[in-house]
Amino acid sequence: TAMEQALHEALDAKQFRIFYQPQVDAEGSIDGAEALLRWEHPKQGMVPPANFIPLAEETGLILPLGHCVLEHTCEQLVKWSRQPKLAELTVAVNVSIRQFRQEDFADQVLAVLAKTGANPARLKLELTESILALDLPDIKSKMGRLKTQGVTFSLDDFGTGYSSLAYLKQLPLDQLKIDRSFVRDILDDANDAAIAKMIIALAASMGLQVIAEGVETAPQKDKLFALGCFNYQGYLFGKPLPIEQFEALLTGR
Ligand code: G
Ligand code: G
Ligand code: MN
Ligand code: NA
Repeated sequence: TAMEQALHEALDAKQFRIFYQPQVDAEGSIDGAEALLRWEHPKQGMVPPANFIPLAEETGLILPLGHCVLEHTCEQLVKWSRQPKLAELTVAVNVSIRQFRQEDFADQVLAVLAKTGANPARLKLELTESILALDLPDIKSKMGRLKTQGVTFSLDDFGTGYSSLAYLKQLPLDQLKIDRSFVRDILDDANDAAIAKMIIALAASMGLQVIAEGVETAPQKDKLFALGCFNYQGYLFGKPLPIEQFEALLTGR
């Protein structure tokens, strides 16, 4: 299709950009960022991922694209490691199920880490519950290989999929990410508040960190804090930013 062709050309023409959205701790200090793809279309301007990631997944273009994101973010980690105010940052990278399903996924990630010299402990991979459809021993072996090198894992959009808790507890995760659909109305909708509370309790009982996404207001943050969630991402703390602007937030320049 035309759109498919355009995506291929975009990759060749290096029209994809990585934006960085701050992740903050309970004090509001930025301790990391989520890397988010943007397509800088010559005519249409910034195209959001919702408009091209699904097709990239369907066509397999997500494989070279995802590899590119991994390389860029690891190179970024190395640059940050040399700067006092940036050296401790982690970067969270979204991994689609199609990427993760590749036989050599763990080797690819390890190769990028080795090639760039990035500290694996600064790399967090965001998986979605859809990976639970894969063979459990295979998931565990891929995650396990990366974990022994220090890579960490977050489960994105948590609560929107069909996680079996029996499966979940077998995965070597580090973090659950509360989906923004539960954060949006957390102050007014008792069901959403109950779900957030349940996810936070679940994370605590499994020894996992929990981060809330889509935090837009201080009262939402305060509510999450009261429920025991101490890590946040959302417009209240910062939008996804071009690299220069993200770094300026931290260096004060
Ligand atoms: O930036 P925005 O919130 O519009 O992103 C929408 C979705 O696109 C995110 O939830 C994320 O899952 C997906 N996305 C963004 N960047 C990447 C990426 O580099 N790889 C994959 N697989 N998905 C991404
Ligand atoms: O991986 P995921 O699809 O969850 O990526 C996060 C998405 O959420 C990105 O597309 C980002 O632009 C969006 N986002 C980040 N913070 C906020 C927020 O505070 N409010 C809303 N509505 N969307 C957000
Ligand atoms: Mn994500
Ligand atoms: Na998400």
